[in-house]
Amino acid sequence: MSGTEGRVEIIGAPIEIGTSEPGALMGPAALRTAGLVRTLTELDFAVTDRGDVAPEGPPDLRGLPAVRAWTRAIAAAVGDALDRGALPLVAGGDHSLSLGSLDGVLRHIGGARPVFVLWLDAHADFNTPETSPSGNAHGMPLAALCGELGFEEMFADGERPMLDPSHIHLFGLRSIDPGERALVRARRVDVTDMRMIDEFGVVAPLRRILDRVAAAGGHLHVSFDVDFLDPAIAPGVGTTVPGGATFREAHLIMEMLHDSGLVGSLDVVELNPFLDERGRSAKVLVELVASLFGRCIIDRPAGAASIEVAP
Ligand code: Z70
Ligand code: MN
Ligand code: MN
Repeated sequence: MSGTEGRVEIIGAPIEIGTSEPGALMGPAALRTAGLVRTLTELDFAVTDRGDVAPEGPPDLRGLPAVRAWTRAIAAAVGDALDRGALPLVAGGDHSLSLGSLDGVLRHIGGARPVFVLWLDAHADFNTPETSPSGNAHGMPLAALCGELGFEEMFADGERPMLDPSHIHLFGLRSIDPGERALVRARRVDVTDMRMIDEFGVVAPLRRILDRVAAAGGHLHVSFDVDFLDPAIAPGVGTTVPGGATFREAHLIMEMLHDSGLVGSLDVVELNPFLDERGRSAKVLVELVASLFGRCIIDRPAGAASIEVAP
């Protein structure tokens, strides 16, 4: 992990106003039940569970004003964790929570280091209120963070560094809306879609991204949407899309991220325990988080990148 001295803060974000499918607000509880804190503790991290974030304002707040209240509260919690030198792990909650986590990261890192985003997701989440066919905020966080029109009221007051769209790496993409597709191209967002993963596997495309972040001395924010995974291994999500990442691809990605030492903040989003099967998806997510935080099958000799064949 990146400069966090083995400290992790878990921030629950039980938000579901960004989606039309109820149930994501139970996500943080399910991740805790599946052993998120215990698993990280067993990997020798000093883990603090900060509990669930609560937005300010009336409980019946809806729409963009409600998303804004959540964004402020999550950004503050993430900023506090980074201030304390810990890695913030935001457990969701629908994907609109990344407005808050990345806003917090961008404010904290400021102009000091470039912020890169690895968006593991079936979707691009780059809609604006104008391009979105559904109007759901969980399909819009990246466009909002990049300063696209329609989100002027979203963020806390004051100057905030915008997210650079060319620093976004969409990975696992297999569903995109027409207006969103045009915007992703126009803004030069980097895409590794499912076809590329089928052709080249996950290693070469991810290596390319990690090399870029390392060369720039960047902060890497990883945003993990459950629907990145194939629904066969993770059915507990509102928007399943067939043809997702396999169990083994996902673990390998997590292991490479760990070995890179570049990850400075993490979201785990869109888990919907109401749609899950006996906690399967929550358990898979906790196992994947374990791989990201260094769990491995057996230690490898330092620098071992290839198999040595005895003569
Ligand atoms: C669609 C929309 C979406 C996540 C579904 C779906 C967006 N593009 N995002 N699940 N995480 O409604 O904008
Ligand atoms: Mn998403
Ligand atoms: Mn998605």
